[in-house]
Order: sequence, then structure tokens, then C-alpha cells
Amino acid sequence: MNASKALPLFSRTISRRSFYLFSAATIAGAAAVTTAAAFDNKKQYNYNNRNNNNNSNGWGKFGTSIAAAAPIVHIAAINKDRTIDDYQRIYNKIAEKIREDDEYDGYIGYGPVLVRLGWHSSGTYNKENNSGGSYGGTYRFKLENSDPSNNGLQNAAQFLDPIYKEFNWISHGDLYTLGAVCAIQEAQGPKIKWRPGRVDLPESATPENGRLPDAVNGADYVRKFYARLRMNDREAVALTGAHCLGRTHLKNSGFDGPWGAASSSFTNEFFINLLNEQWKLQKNAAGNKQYDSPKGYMMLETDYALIQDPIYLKIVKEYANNEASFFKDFASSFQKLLENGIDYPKGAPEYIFKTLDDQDM
Ligand code: FMI
Repeated sequence: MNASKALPLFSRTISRRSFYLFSAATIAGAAAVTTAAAFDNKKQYNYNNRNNNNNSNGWGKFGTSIAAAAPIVHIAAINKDRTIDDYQRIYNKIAEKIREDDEYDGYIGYGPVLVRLGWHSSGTYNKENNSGGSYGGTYRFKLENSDPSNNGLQNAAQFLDPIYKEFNWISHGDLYTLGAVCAIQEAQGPKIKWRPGRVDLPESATPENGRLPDAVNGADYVRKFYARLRMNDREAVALTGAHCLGRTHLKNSGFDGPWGAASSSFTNEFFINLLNEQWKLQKNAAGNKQYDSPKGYMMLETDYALIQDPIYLKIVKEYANNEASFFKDFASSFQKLLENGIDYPKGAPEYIFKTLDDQDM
């Protein structure tokens, strides 16, 4: 499929401003109507480059027709009938369910896997043509959720299913990202500003497999990957600090063990452990290399790369010594990750949710 022919349709025929006014005035359910209006001709909307991109890592080298084409436009559809209270209700449902289903994964709970879903559904973004990312909620399609990089995330998707059924006016992209924000805040992490407006896109908008990074690489790879997400060195290090949460699972990724002790609290422990543990590179039961410490913690090679590269190392030391600095940078980088490629109309609302504790619940 020739993507350069397919891309410009939307941006040429509907100006950003008129699209916003149209959607804001017309929609009852933002997702459904916006999709139908803007993406009427699914054939023409197909910007997916998987047919002309034969490289195996998928994210590094895009065909010239993609790079040269007009960038895809993803305009937030703001449903003016919905207020922060509507979204706080969904936040509360997710937070309460995290508390209730606390036995998941050896009592780590669902928080970490919800954060990973928010990140993986956003981490397909490619700044070269503005494709992928959280906007279209395309993780819901088999092509994306069966990407081996996404093994294990079905648990998070199933967790969110009943919530989607109860609040079916929310788009999938908004739900996946809201779930991650909720999970971080409920794990005593920083408050993260969040904006609604993602629109469910058709299956043809699903990015090809292989856009998420591999864990077996060094600093150059990490830097190059995050550049594709428009992230600088500080943002890359801050985001990786989310590995304070949860653990790796042999059955999902072929890696084994947690990064630290406090797997369900959001802290700067990842950076402290990275600097202070005695790490040894060894092969795990699946034959994959990982760094292990005597305390039973682990680091992926991409994690360990953050103390091998002098620029990254300086930032790791800062975050290990100053949790507030980590929290501040994490909050802004995570918001950016979740919003990559989305055009927000002027005055689009930005929400900060209360935790259950803030509400005394
Ligand atoms: Fe990470 N991750 N992560 N991660 N992640 C996990 C689990 C995990 C990678 C690899 C990797 C980010 C970046 C990157 C996050 C959050 C974030 C696992 C184990 C692996 C192999 C999965 C499993 O179940 O076995 C990298 C190296 C490649 C994709 C990488 O760049 C970022 C940016 C974030 C969020 C900001 C969390 C919370 C978990 C724990 C999930 C769980 O189920 O416990």
C-alpha cells in the first residue's frame, strides 16, 4: 500500500479547527462519532507501513515514502458533556478494583501491569510520521495485542474490561492511559496530569509489531529508541524508573525477578538499587542474559546501560539522591509519553485526579 497517497486525506479535507468544532458540537459519544466522521473511508485511512517495511526491528528504519508523507493528524475530540467528575468516577473504579483484586501476581496487585499497558499502548509512537501511540486505542486489536512484546498485558486488558463495559462512552486509548495514571498515583507515585480526547481508530491504524524496544541492548539503542518518542536523556532515565514497580516474568518476557523490594510502591528504589547492588550478568532459566544481585533483584541490560553511559549515570545518581526530582521528571515525561502525537485544541481540559486516600475512601 502506498502510504504517501493515503496519508494526506484527513489533514487536507478537514482543518484542525473545524474538526474540533465539529466533534465538540456533534458528539454524544466522542469515540464512535469522531471515528465515523473522520475515518469514513477506512481504505484511504490505512497509514500502516507494515507492507512496505521489511526490517525486523520495525522502528528504526521507515520507508522513505512514510517519512516523506504528510504527518498523520490526531486531534483530541473533547466531549464537552463530560467533566472531571465523570473521569474521576472511572479513576475511582479502577483504584477500588486494584485494592480489591490484591492477590494478583503474588500480591503485587494489578498496578504494575496497568502501567505497562499504558506505556506499551503509547510506546508504538513514531515521530517520523506521527503514527502509533495511544490515540487510536489500537492495542484492542489482535495484531497489536499479540505482539510478543505485549505478552502478559492481556491481564491488564481483562482487568479493565468490566470498567469499559460500565463506562462505554470512554475511548480505549483514554481508558488504557487513565488506568496507568491511576495505578501510579495509587502506588504513592506522583500526580500525573491527564487529558481526555483519544478516539478509537479502525484496525487499519494499528502499527506493525516490533515498534517496542528490546531489553537486550545498550545505551546507544536506548537513546535512539527514546528519540523516536521525542524523549531526551532525562526523560528516558526518568521513564525507566517505573521499573520500581512489578517484576519480570519468565512466561511473558523470558526474564525473571523483580527490580527491588517494593514492587507495588512507586519510589526511586530502582535507581538506588542500580547504584548499590552487586550486579552480575548471568543467564536465567530461559537462557536470556540479565543482571542479578545477591538479594534476588534483577536488571535488564537496557536498565544496566543507564549506569554504563556517563550522561545517563549522572541522572541516575541525581534521582537516587533526590526522589522529588525523579517524581517531577517522571510526571512530565509520562504525560508526554501518553500524549505523544495528539493535537489538543486550545483550552482542552487537563485533569489531576484525587487518589482514593485524598478522598478518604
Ligand atoms: Fe518495562 N518491562 N521496559 N517499562 N515495565 C517489563 C515490565 C514492566 C522494558 C522491558 C520490560 C518501560 C520501559 C521498558 C514497566 C514500565 C515501563 C518487563 C517484564 C520487561 C522485559 C515483563 C514481564 O511481565 O515479564 C524495555 C527494556 C523494553 C520494552 C523498556 O524500554 C517504561 C518506559 C515503563 C513505564 C514508564 C512496568 C510497570 C513493568 C512491570 C509489569 C508487571 O507486570 O509487573
